[in-house]
Order: sequence, then C-alpha cells, then structure tokens
Amino acid sequence: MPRQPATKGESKSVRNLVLVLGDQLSTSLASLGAADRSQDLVLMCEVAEEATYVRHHKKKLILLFSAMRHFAIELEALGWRVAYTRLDDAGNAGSFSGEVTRAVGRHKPERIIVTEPGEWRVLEAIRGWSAKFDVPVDILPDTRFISSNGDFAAWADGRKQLRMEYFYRDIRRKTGLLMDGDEPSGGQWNFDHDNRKPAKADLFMPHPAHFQQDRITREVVALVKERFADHFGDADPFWFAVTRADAEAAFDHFLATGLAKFGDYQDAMVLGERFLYHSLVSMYLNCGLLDPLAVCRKVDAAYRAGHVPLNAAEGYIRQIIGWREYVRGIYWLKMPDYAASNVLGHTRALPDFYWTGDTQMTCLREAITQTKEEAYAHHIQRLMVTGTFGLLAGVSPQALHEWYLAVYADAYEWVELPNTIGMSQFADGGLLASKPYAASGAYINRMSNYCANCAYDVKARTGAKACPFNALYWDFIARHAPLIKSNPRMAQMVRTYDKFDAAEKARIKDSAAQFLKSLA
Ligand code: FAD
Ligand code: DLZ
Ligand code: SF4
Repeated sequence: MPRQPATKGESKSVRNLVLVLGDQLSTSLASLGAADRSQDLVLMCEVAEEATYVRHHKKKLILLFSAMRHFAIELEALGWRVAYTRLDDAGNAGSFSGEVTRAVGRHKPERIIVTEPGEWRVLEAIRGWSAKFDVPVDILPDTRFISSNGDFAAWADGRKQLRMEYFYRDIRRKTGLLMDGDEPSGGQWNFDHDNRKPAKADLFMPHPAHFQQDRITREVVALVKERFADHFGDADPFWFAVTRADAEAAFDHFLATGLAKFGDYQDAMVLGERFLYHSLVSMYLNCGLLDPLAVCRKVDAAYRAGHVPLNAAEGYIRQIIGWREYVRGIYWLKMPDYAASNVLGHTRALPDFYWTGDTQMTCLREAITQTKEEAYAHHIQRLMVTGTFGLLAGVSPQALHEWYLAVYADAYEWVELPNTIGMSQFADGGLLASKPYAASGAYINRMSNYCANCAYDVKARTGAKACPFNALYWDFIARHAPLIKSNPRMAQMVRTYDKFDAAEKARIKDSAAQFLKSLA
C-alpha cells in the first residue's frame, strides 16, 4: 500500500522550485531533467481553480488527484523532495499562482522551473510570475511531444492548407515508425480505406483492464464526491489506472486484446458496447502516465512480430503521432483567437439533454449516458453523434467546447479545442477539416445498430417521426449553401438540395424548425 505523499516540503534550504502540474506526471519531464534532486524542491498542488474552471467530470477529478498523489510518492522514491498541497489542506490558496506565492514566500528559491503547460490560460498566468515574484521563471518545452511548437510553426509556414496527412508522413520519417528504410511499411502511408467496417453485436468485444482502488484512490473518491457533488458524471464505479505501472498494464491489455481489430472497427458503434476495439489510453497519455512514442513503438513491434495487421498498426499509430501531435500544433499556432472562431455563426444554446441523456434519439442517448457513466465516448461518438448533432442544430461552438472540456477524462484544451472548434464544428472555416462533418442519419445507420433501436425513422426525411438528423442535415445544407457550395466535397449535396421541389424544401425547413423548437 503506498504511503501518503508529504503535504509540505521539508524546511531544508531550496535552490530551485520545480512546479509539476497535474497533467505532467512523467519522470521524463524537461523541468525535472533541468533540476537537481539534492537541492531543488518539487511543488505539486491540487487547486480548486483547476477543478472548477470548467466543471470537470467527477471521474476526471478522481483520476487526476489520485494519479498526482501516486506520482508524488514515485518522485519521493526517486529521491526528490516534494511539497504537495492537497485540496483540503488548511491554507490551500486555491490556484497555481496562489500556491506558488506561498511556496516562494516559504522557500525563497533562486528560480522557478516549469514545463510549458497544456493551456494558453495557464501559460499566460505563468508568464506573469517572474515580474510578480521577482524570481526568474524558466518555462521549458514539453519534450513529451515529438513535434515542438516551433517545428509545427515551421512546417505550417507558407502552406495554404494544413492537412494532417502530410504532417503525419513527416513524423513517420522522423521517428522511423512503420518505415522500411525511406518507404512506408506495406508501400502505403495510410490504410484508412480498409477501416470503415460496422461492427456486428455478436463479435467478440474486448473490455478495458479494470484496476482495484487503493487507500489513496478511495480517499480521493470520497473527497471528490463531497466537494464536487454538483459536477457532471458518476464517480462510481472508478476503475481507471492511477499509476504508470497500471497505465502500462492497461495499454498492454489493449495491445493483446483490442489492437488487431482497431483498424477494421474504429468507426463502428454498437448499442451497449461502450469501448469496442478502442484503447482508452488518451486519459493516461494526456496526464503523462503513458509516453506516446513508447506506446507507438510497442505497436510497431507488435506489427513486425506478426501479431497485428498493418491496417490496425498504421491506423493506431496515425491517431497518436498524426492527429494528436497535429491538433496540438494547431492549438499553439492559432491561440488565443482560435477559441472564439465561429465561421458558421452558430449561437444556439447547448440542449439540456447533453447533460442528462434524456432524449428519444438513441444515438445521442447512448453517447451521452456512457459519457456520464464512464467519462468516455469514442471518437466517432464524439465526432459523428454529439458533434454532428451540435453542428446541424447550430449550437454555439463555444458552448460545445465547454461541454467537451468538462465531460471527458482525457480533456485538456490543447487537444479538445481543435477537435471541437476545427474538426467537429468547422468553426475555423476549414483550417483543420477539409469539409464540415455534416451527415444525415444514414451515416449513423450504416456504422451502428442504433437506428434499428430508435423511436425515430432513419429513412424518413421529414415529419414528426423522421430521424431529426435528416431534416437538420438538409436544412444545414440550405442555410450554409453560399459558404459550402465552393467546397468540392460538399458541392454535390448543395446541387442535390437544389433539385428538391419547393414543397419538399418547405417540409425540410418546417421539420427542422419544429424539432429545434421542441429542444428549447
Ligand atoms: P483510440 O481510439 O484508441 O485512439 C488512440 C489514441 O489516439 C487516443 O488515445 C488519442 O491519444 C489519439 N487520438 C485519436 N484521435 C485523436 C484526435 N482526433 N485528436 C487527438 N488525439 C487523438 N482526445 C483527447 O485526448 N482529449 C480530448 O479532450 C478530446 N476531445 C475531443 C472532442 C471532439 C469533439 C472530438 C471529435 C474528438 C476529441 N478527442 C479528444 C479525440 C478522440 O476522440 C479521443 O482521443 C479518443 O476518443 C480517445 O479514446 P481512446 O483512447 O480509446 O482512443
Ligand atoms: C485538470 C486539472 C485539475 C482538475 N486539477 C488540477 C490540480 O488540482 N492541480 C494541477 O496541478 N493540475 C490540475 N489539472 C491539470 C491542469 O488543469 C493542467 O495542468 C492545465 O490545464 C494545463 O494543461
Ligand atoms: Fe440517431 Fe436518427 Fe438513428 Fe435515431 S434514427 S439513432 S436519431 S440517427
């Protein structure tokens, strides 16, 4: 049983103060590499401001606070002195700036060292500390990413379109992952055309590894239930990994049970099957318990050993060294203005059912209910169910951004914001996505068995019983035709809409309006 981390650093003199944030739980951190464990003091703090700037899902709070407490113990075992402030400690100042103020007053360090944070908001605060405390502050690059912000800016410079595929190929070359000399393994960079199979409910579905709670986690569960009772989501059952060893075990379990079919079924959705062949490791990668490159090397090795097919290995590695790195590059290239992007001018309030799952639409009810219970939904549920519905209904991208940031255990602004604003809502006008992810109910019907179990008729375009995605989709095409008709991937849909007769167009408009009215 691990012991509790110290709540106060020893009073011995301190040279540098090394601030380690809750999503920096990696021993390879640049700030730790620049510090000296015999003279420097690590500061870690649980603070109310981070827990409440959006009302994070209870499971995310439990994961982070427990993983932070375990990481402090790991650091102490490695010989670091750690000053750890728990959320309920007397005198907790409630914010990073407040806790650093206390630590600077107590220890009078010569310098503060920190690895760059994952959010613009926090970076802005840290940039003010040197003047505020009259102590130099070293902000070091986050070397846990393969591409630095400077590398991405250099890649983006002068390009008209920032397409992920070309960025991804460069990272393949840089890392040697799935490369045979200068050529991609199998002679192709991308096997996505093999990866669009709808899963059948009677396939064998693996389940993610579950972990027992230890004393630290049980205390954190109680703390979060008491302090954050009004936050979205269920605290129980909590079975996530909270240590590096368990996160690695979770990934190894996926490697053995899920990876081989990841490619084939990554876009599939099945009623009652919440995880399918997905890995559920974004929450560990994003808080530092897993190293992205190490994970990809294991996948590469599994392919080379003949344990998994190439379309699975390539599809999986692309998500991590491609999409994950790319969206982070976009975030730091385009912030702070990116957060306010709203090219389509959408302003509708977020429907209440995003918080309750109380809707007759089976696809949305499934995605939202599992989000509430698991703090997890897979990519296609986020993109093509909750995301597409928000897009078609004209919900404010900023309201959706706040929702996605609050409800998932893996959500941090650097990764969530470009996925929501750019990929899902097309609010950046196509910087990130080549077309809006607008689709009628036919897409969900093709990729899932939701529609066969829904109160609405996926084949009907208009009327009270028609799948709401259908009228909303054509209404979206009609509303945004001036903007999207010049997009080669959307022009055909605009032409199809134009061919509908006036009566059908009126029915579409009326059905969409009636449905949206019912949401209010
Ligand atoms: P798998 O399907 O097993 O994929 C493997 C890994 O690839 C993931 O763990 C993740 O690290 C990475 N990955 C896959 N797709 C993406 C992507 N589009 N962007 C970045 N990394 C990706 N991901 C987050 O980590 N945090 C978020 O807050 C987040 N918000 C999202 C919001 C929206 C609207 C959308 C459409 C996607 C969002 N994603 C986010 C991306 C993706 O949905 C999750 O990374 C994925 O569902 C995590 O589940 P998994 O670990 O089982 O992933
Ligand atoms: C997300 C989060 C939460 C909920 N709580 C804390 C915390 O109490 N202490 C901490 O150091 N970090 C926390 N985090 C992660 C930070 O919000 C994250 O480091 C910043 O958003 C920058 O990515
Ligand atoms: Fe969703 Fe429409 Fe299918 Fe119902 S019929 S599950 S609302 S796509």
